[in-house]
Amino acid sequence: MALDTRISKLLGIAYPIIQGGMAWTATAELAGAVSNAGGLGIIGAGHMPTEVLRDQIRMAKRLTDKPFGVNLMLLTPHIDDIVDMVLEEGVHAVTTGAGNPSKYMPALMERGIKVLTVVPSVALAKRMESIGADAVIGEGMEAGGHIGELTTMVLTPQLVDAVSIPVVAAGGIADGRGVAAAFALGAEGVQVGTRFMCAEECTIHPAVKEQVIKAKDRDTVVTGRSTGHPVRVIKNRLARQIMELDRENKADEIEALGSGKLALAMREGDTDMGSLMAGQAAALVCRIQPAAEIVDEMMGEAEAVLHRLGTLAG
Ligand code: TUI
Repeated sequence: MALDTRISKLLGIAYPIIQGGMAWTATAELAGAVSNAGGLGIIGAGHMPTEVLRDQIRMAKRLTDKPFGVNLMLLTPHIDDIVDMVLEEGVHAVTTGAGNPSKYMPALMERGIKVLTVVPSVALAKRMESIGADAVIGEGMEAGGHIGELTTMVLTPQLVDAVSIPVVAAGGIADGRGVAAAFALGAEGVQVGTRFMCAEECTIHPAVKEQVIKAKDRDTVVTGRSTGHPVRVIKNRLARQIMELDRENKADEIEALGSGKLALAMREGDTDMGSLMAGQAAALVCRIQPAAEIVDEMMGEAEAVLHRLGTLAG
């Protein structure tokens, strides 16, 4: 069983696993390793300056001869420049997050770049299909970072019913059981973020990897609801301060306090006052492994689960 789907065919990859486009986390090193392992590696643009991202794309091209992509974080102020540069450099695919990418779709499609848009709702998925998206990534609120309101379990089958393009499930998937469950819901691929934070090739600070590994079932919280941009993080001092400001509806103070804190965690290893963006699935991550081992393990487990379920049903 190869779990060959419309997603693996669309992207020209061996396994339908897409790596999450995590800002300050998903660098060329990780993307190259995931692509070399047969998934789709993604460089997370986040708020990266355009020329830094260009260098990252060039580095990924040196690290792998397989398809890889870039995640466009649509809230970044210089997103127009980022898209122009991505069009110049050329990548196999982009994933988009944190907004509506309609404005950029014609140019990306014309350049032959596959576009997979993260959607938190059925309405946005239908709109994305109507303007030519190649696939939608339904991200449930189990995910880390900026999230929507619905769970993966409920969002995924509704997307599958609503659109004809392939659906990728995201949020809460960190092992082969999650992959099999996503397939049971009708998804044709998965996006995995948190588990890849603990890939050997992921260049985040080791102290953050340790926090992910240590995290248990109730250790993530959603902060910043009052800002309109809720963010799931591993609970720490910063999260507690933001939760307090949330209760007082002090959105401006949250924006000010949160500024620069993702880099503080991921690059400098400040696990106390840095933003530890990670999904609920952190509780399922228990060790640091090479990306290829993560991919192989997840796909092997998924095949075993699906086989066992087939036997049960048969
Ligand atoms: O984008 C993400 N996750 C992220 S982005 C990020 S950087 C950031 N930091 C602080 C505040 C905000 C962002 C950290 N994590 N995931 C994909 C995702 N996209 N989740 C939710 C959405 C989304 C939300 C609304 C996609 C589209 C959307 O559309 C609204 C509209 O305009 O229709």
